[in-house]
Amino acid sequence: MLSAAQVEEFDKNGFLKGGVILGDEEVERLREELDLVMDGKSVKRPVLNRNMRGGESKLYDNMKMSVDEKVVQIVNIWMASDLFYRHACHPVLCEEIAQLCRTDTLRIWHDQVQYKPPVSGGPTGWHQDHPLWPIIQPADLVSAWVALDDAVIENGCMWMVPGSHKWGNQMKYVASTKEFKPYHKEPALLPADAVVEAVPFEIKKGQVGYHHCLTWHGSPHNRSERKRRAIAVHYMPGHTRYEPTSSHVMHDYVEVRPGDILSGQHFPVVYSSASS
Ligand SMILES: O=C(O)CCC(=O)C(=O)O
Repeated sequence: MLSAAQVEEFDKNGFLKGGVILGDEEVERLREELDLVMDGKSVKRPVLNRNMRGGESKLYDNMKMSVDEKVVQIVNIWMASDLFYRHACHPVLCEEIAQLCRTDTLRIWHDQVQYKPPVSGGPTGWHQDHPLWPIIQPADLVSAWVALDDAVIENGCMWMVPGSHKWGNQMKYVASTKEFKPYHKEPALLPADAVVEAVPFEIKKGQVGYHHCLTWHGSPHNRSERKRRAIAVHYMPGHTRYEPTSSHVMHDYVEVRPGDILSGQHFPVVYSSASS
């Protein structure tokens, strides 16, 4: 349960560090399970298991990667692994996300592992999540990003731009310098008091970091000798609707009509305050 001060901090900045919610053994079991899925050895399969490298990925085209860089992206590992499904149902994550979303119901929109291997780990370019999810509305989802290794500056932790979740959809103007500093291509379009300045979001192994789906964020290279693994679960509040305007990898799994609440077996309810 988050305090009122924590909720206020999240509302102000668009991100918040939570507590350590996984012990060493739990992290170890998730790491083993991740290896199985990543190596294609699990019985069930995730929706995506790929290297998000330049050319293969249009998601982050404001940040090109060279061919020897690697960011393994797995989408919906919960469909391949009961352990990861249970992780998405973690009572602390769900209760705190429900607080931040002011909702009594949560569904999984989708989850996402991003693994940056030692030395060759590539960047994840500056972006906002919701503009990359053009089949759902409104833009008020919150994600729970749990580190499976200490995520620090040296191994490519995420960076966040405080307050940027209040600036609306700016995705087509969000850009990055060579030094991985974010900037806006048409700053006059931002609110007068907007300051585009990124801060590191270091998260300990087993700890959770929350971010709003409009917060500008990204993560640079991992040139260290350490792995950087993490599992993000992107949660939908009870009122999220299916409103397709473009394509998305989860589109094929939708069974409802435009305008309907996005429900169904691939978007399971993982929290309902009526049941707690
Ligand atoms: O893991 C990362 O570095 C980026 C993850 C991300 O963009 C997200 O969870 O929304």
